Amino acid sequence: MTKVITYGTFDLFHEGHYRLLQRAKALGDYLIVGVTTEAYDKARGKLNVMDSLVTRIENVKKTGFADEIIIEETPGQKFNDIKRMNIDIFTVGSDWVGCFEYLKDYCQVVYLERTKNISSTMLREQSSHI
Ligand code: C2G
Repeated sequence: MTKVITYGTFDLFHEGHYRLLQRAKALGDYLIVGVTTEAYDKARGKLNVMDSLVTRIENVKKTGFADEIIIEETPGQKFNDIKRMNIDIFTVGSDWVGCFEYLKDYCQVVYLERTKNISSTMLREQSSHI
């Protein structure tokens, strides 16, 4: 069984997130999705997340692609999760190319093409103009 893991904030859930999860699931048999906490996002400079953790988890769950959802709350967690859960493939969007090379000693790292013309930042900006 090929185990795949991906992580994200998934704020204002949109088509780019959906397509990322769909392709992540297709890479293997079992998909684990890590959803970030507000505290972790603040610590990494994402200050304006709008949806609560519960809402963001619900939206990931609704896609039906995640076999398991975990919470990401610390910077070193990816590495530990991958070892602990015997992950075969770590995947993330192409906006992160080069950032996760350190995981290659433990699993395959796949960067999926980011969906163009849609982002949480864009949606947050639009909602602030209504
Ligand atoms: N994504 C995408 N296309 C978009 C927007 C996002 O493919 N138009 C992907 C991102 O590349 C990421 C996932 O959707 O793989 C979730 O995106 P975000 O919610 O913005 O999360 P991010 O900050 O990229 O967190 O520890 C967190 C992870 O490292 C990634």
